[in-house]
Amino acid sequence: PSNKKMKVVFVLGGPGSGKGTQCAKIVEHFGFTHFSAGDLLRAETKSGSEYGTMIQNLMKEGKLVDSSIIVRLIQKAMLENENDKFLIDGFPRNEENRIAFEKIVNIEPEFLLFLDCPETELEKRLLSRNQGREDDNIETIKKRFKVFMESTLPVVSYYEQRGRVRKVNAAKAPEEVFEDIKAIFSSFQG
Ligand code: UP5
Ligand code: MG
Repeated sequence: PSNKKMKVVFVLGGPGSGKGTQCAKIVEHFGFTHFSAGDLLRAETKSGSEYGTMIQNLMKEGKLVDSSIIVRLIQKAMLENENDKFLIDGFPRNEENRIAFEKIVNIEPEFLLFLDCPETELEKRLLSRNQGREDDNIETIKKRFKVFMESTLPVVSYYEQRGRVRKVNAAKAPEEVFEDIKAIFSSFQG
């Protein structure tokens, strides 16, 4: 397919850093289509997919689902959509994810939006979210944060070395965080 003209922005940050919250605002202001990798996986567990139980068990433990599964879900979502601008939230989570996306989807991200937020604030947000997510308990939150530090930060470093990271302080109020994000997307769109 016509992969070459699609534009992709990766959105990364610790668990509870506001990826979903900020992506909703970016969609509204800048016309992107938003895919949350976590949401795609949660939908897959509810669809009766053969991998559903395995995915659910991994997520309950804050562990990462195999690249082949998540990359396929993202690719399918992109191809089924008519838009050519995509925010991919919560992906790539490790170097293996990044390389698999590069190989299979074969699109370089325009940039990586990095939501920077300290662990104490992340914990506070997730423990008061109350949306019934099976991974929003203190034990799993700690595991999710550890995976973020050990596996996801190397992906941020990879793009940082290529001058492709746009970092914002995500510890502020949502509207203030979005002011910084707006400046980044405005200059990207020209
Ligand atoms: N909130 C948001 N912004 C705020 C602000 N500025 N000030 C105060 N409160 C703020 O926000 C979280 C909560 O904080 C909300 O209540 C919000 O109102 C409030 P949200 O926008 O939901 O943050 P987000 O970063 O999206 O948090 P989320 O919990 O979704 O992040 P995770 O990265 O933990 O979850 P995700 O869904 O991406 O992944 C879940 C699991 O899926 C992973 O642990 C893993 O097991 C699996 N997974 C993979 O295996 N592979 C993948 O590629 C992706 C996921
Ligand atoms: Mg989210």
